[in-house]
Amino acid sequence: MRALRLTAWGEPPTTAEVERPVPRGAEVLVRVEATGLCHSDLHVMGAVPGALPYRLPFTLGHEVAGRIADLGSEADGARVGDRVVLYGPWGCGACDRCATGRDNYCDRRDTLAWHGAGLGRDGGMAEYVLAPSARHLVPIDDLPADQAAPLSDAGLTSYHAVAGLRHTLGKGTTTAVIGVGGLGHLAVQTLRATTESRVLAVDVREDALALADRSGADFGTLVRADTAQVLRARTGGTGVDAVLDFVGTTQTLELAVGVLRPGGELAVVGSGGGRLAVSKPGVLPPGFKFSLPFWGTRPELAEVVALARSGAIHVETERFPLSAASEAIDRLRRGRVRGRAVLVPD
Ligand code: FEH
Ligand code: ZN
Ligand code: ZN
Repeated sequence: MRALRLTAWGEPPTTAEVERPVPRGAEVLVRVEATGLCHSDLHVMGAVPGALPYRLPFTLGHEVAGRIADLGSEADGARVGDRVVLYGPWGCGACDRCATGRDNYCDRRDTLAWHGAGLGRDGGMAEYVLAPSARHLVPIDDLPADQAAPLSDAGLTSYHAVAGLRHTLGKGTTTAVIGVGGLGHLAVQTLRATTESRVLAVDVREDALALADRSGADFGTLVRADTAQVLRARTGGTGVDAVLDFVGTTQTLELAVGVLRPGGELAVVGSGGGRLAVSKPGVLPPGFKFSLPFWGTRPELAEVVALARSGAIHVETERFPLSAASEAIDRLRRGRVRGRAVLVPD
């Protein structure tokens, strides 16, 4: 079968012909119908030797949906023919976190040579992918694959970040979403579907603000010198209750802190590498809370799929044939993908 493989650090991935995997024990073989392309794939491709614990070569793709094609002899809870989305974080499988579907916070994460499908283990930018067990699969029934695949990362990561703030997003609150791309637009929809908070969107691109509007944002603004004042004005001067930063640069972190009200909460999802000075006394609002949510849990993925199947969230996607992966990668790198890029085996 054809697969998009990372064979050398810092080099572009290459399409190779590899053996179709055979499921053994608890493993489940899935015929891939769609795989999302993520900024983390770009980080992996650009990693210098030793930066990641992964062993080369492996197939990329950690945002995968498809149909079960075969089962290992001890695979339970899965049926050939079922359509599924892969729960992407693969932990040790034995710690308390993994045992309760929280592989994203596996206690043994630092000892592993992988983080999941396409992240040190063979992923879904191929015709088939092997899941370690049925516990990593969530049924999607008739949800289209290009809608389902992005739920496993863009959807789940956004949902997990919103879930961590939901306690503070009741009636009369306001949330700012910085960065309305593949994750941000789903965060806007998730906020609308699961909280009572008003949503203010911030981006550098007009088309991203249009996407925010289609996703249900109450207001959108381009980044300007006075963005903090513009956002504060939308709250009657109090500031926002929460900020979701999907960019994570020093500029966006400082914008977030500049618009938060006392007791406000900042969740940083974007891997922009920004820095924020935390000191007391200092400039941070009293009661400021900060979090770095990562991916999400398996139970939450089932909740995200349910939201998508109910129509409450819809992923804006740009489809590319797997054979055009290099074009999709280049477009993503240049910030020229609207919503989420999805690769479809051709
Ligand atoms: C995956 C693995 C490592 C870093 C970041 C990611 C994200 O794409 C998961 O949402
Ligand atoms: Zn990702
Ligand atoms: Zn674990």
